[in-house]
Amino acid sequence: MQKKWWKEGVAYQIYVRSFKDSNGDGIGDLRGIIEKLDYIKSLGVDMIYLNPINKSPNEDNGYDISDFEDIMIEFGDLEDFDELLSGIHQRNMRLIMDMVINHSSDEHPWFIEAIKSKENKYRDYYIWSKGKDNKPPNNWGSFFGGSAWELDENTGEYYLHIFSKKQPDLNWTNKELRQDMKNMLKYWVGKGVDGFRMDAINHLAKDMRFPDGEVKDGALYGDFIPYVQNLPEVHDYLKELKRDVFTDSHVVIGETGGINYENAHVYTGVDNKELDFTFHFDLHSVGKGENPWERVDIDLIKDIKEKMTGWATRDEKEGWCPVFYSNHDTTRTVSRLGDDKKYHKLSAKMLATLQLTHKGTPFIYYGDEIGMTNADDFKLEDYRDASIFTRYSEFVLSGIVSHENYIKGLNLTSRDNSRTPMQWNAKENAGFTDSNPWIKVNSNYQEVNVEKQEKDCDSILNFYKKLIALRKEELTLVYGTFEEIDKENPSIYAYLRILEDKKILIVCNFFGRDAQLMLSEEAFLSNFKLEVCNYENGEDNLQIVNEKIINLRPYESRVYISER
Ligand code: TEU
Ligand code: CA
Repeated sequence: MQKKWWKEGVAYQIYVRSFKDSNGDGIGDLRGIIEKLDYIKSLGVDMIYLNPINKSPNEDNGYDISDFEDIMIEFGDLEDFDELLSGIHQRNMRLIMDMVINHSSDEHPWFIEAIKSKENKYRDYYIWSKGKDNKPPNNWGSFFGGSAWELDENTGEYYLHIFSKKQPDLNWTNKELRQDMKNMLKYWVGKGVDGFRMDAINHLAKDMRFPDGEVKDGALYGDFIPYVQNLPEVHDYLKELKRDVFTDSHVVIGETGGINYENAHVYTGVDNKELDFTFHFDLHSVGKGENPWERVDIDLIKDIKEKMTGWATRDEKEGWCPVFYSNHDTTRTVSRLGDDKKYHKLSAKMLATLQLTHKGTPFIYYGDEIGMTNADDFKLEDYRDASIFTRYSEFVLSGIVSHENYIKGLNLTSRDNSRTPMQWNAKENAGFTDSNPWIKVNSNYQEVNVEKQEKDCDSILNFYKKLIALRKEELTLVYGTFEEIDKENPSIYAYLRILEDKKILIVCNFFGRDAQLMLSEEAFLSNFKLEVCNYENGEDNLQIVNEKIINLRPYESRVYISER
């Protein structure tokens, strides 16, 4: 197995807008992160992945870039960036930046030029169509609701935007555009950035014949995804970027919706020279019902074990993978996959055990290390995600969904659940800002916060630190094989990690009920010593029936290491 820093390290994702406000405008910023670098280092993490920090009018919270080589005014300036990067490097950590190159903001100079005239040099940096009979060229919807086409009155043509209309898609068939993008990426490589998360990267190519999409059960628009996702030309662009911009010392991560462990190798295959690994969407909608306002029970085997084991047991030449539950596009981990009420601490610790002993680079989303939960009491006016309001008119104002159900659906599934301010302490606004936060702080911040948990040796925070330290000590958890045990067990996820003569056995009860595990011969407990348990007095009241069977208490997780 090829050894790499980005395989051995543990990553921490920061949604900059919500992490720490240093200048009292209610918005997180780079100087706020600089203030908290010692906290981040104290977790034991090795790399920081920042959501986009480039200049942006913030239609989509930074995923709409108006200057790819400058810093968003609310986050600070290039001097702050340089100070942050050197602070990260001085603490022997690395920086991964989020690059949004599928589209730009409609306030980017290229687009401002492009709409001046059809002959403008930058016109072909974007994707235009005359449409037909004064309508868009086809029935494509967008990820944010509404049509994927917007009419530019001035030139009488439509431009494509698979996200919001303020995020016009860039035309990657244009050689000059690709060259400008490569020069921009080289600018950040030149500043010493260690890695890149490439946003929505598998959308770079579109079917420019613009065929209509299938209209599914009463939808207002046609399914556009088959024509804008994972088209073959994406590989040409990724190979070009890898060849002309990145070196082997960089990690290049793709965000690729619609990709799973069976086909990710088309992007991450070691010989492809495209991406080192990809962020998938496998755990995004676990527990989401037919209707967003209904939760369904987790099917541990189908929803979790088959997928995570699938990613962990791919052949090495198919590429690497991350191990993550949540990010800025999902809901909070303990609310979606654990129990944020009765078993908040135990289930958060069980999920931490799984994430930090599984195969792949762990990405801890800010706040998950203290068990932050969904903001399930938000009202419509508390939400900030642009996509909510386009969809509100499409689904509620048109009478398809009631307002109450739409709000219940947001409480359960909105991305804003994962974008509430970091909860530093029990002071006003959880110590995130001393003015009005851009989005409401979760109402449980006095119980769930860093300051309280740093003082509590049994806290979720200290449990994460213990597991991160264990992962550093035990390279078996990085480069070891992955062998699942008792696959058909409906309640317990158990597996062995093996490297040379070292074996580590991990067992996690995923539910709030007792469960029993049958061990395979390789895992008989007589050969193991208990290393970690998420129950405080894990040691003395172990429910070992015998060396072949273990009873686990609700949400109980244990890590055993072989005696050698
Ligand atoms: O999300 C990408 C995204 O949402 C689509 O790729 C889609 O969900 C997926 O392909 C489904 O199959 C990224 C960012 O993470 C998100 O925050 C931004 O809103 C979006 O791109 C636009 O930049
Ligand atoms: Ca600020």
